[in-house]
Amino acid sequence: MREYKLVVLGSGGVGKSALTVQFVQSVFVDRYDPTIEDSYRKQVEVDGHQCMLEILDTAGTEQFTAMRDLYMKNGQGFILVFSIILASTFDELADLHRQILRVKDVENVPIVLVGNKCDLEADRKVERWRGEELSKSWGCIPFYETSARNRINVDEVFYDLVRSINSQNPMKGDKSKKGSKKCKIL
Ligand SMILES: Nc1nc2c(ncn2[C@@H]2O[C@H](COP(=O)(O)OP(=O)(O)OP(=O)(O)O)[C@@H](O)[C@H]2O)c(=O)[nH]1
Ligand SMILES: [Mg+2]
Repeated sequence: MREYKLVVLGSGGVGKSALTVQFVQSVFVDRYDPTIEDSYRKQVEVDGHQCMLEILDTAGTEQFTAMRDLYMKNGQGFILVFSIILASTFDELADLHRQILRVKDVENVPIVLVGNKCDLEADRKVERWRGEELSKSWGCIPFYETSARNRINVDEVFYDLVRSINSQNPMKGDKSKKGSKKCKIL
């Protein structure tokens, strides 16, 4: 079975752990317990193929970020998460994106952009079009607004990242073209 090393990145408190735990265990973690580093394994079927996902849930808070270069080197796909209710978390993703490209040193890295906490529409500070623009400026990578609380678009984020990894490194007998990329608005 093919293995996929996925890394979840973004500022502290945006919901990286809540999204990961919702995906892996189908529960919503309400309390805020800052992560140092956690990893999860989950077997899923994506487009008819069994996949073993190894998901690294990282620390958003500054004091734990020394490990970043290492897990960026090892990661095959990245989920970049901001919170739609806190604009600074959106602005902070540009640096992370630059760092990923620098560490991986390749043109195309599988990345999915995520605006989490979309259930808190009344507190929204980042308009949807800003996420769409950013995903376009990063080469039309997938962009989703999610809610870990209400389980909105949670599976889609992880499945789309697997698809992006597959399209850059096709499996034998897979007809999908390497590197083909469409701009799709989700
Ligand atoms: N309303 C709402 N709250 C959320 C959502 N996702 C996460 N939260 C809450 O936001 C807080 C922070 O969530 P975490 O998942 O711990 O955030 P994190 O990004 O892992 O934070 P660090 O581990 O410090 O980097 C918690 O209280 C969560 O319950 C969501 O989609 N909607
Ligand atoms: Mg966390």
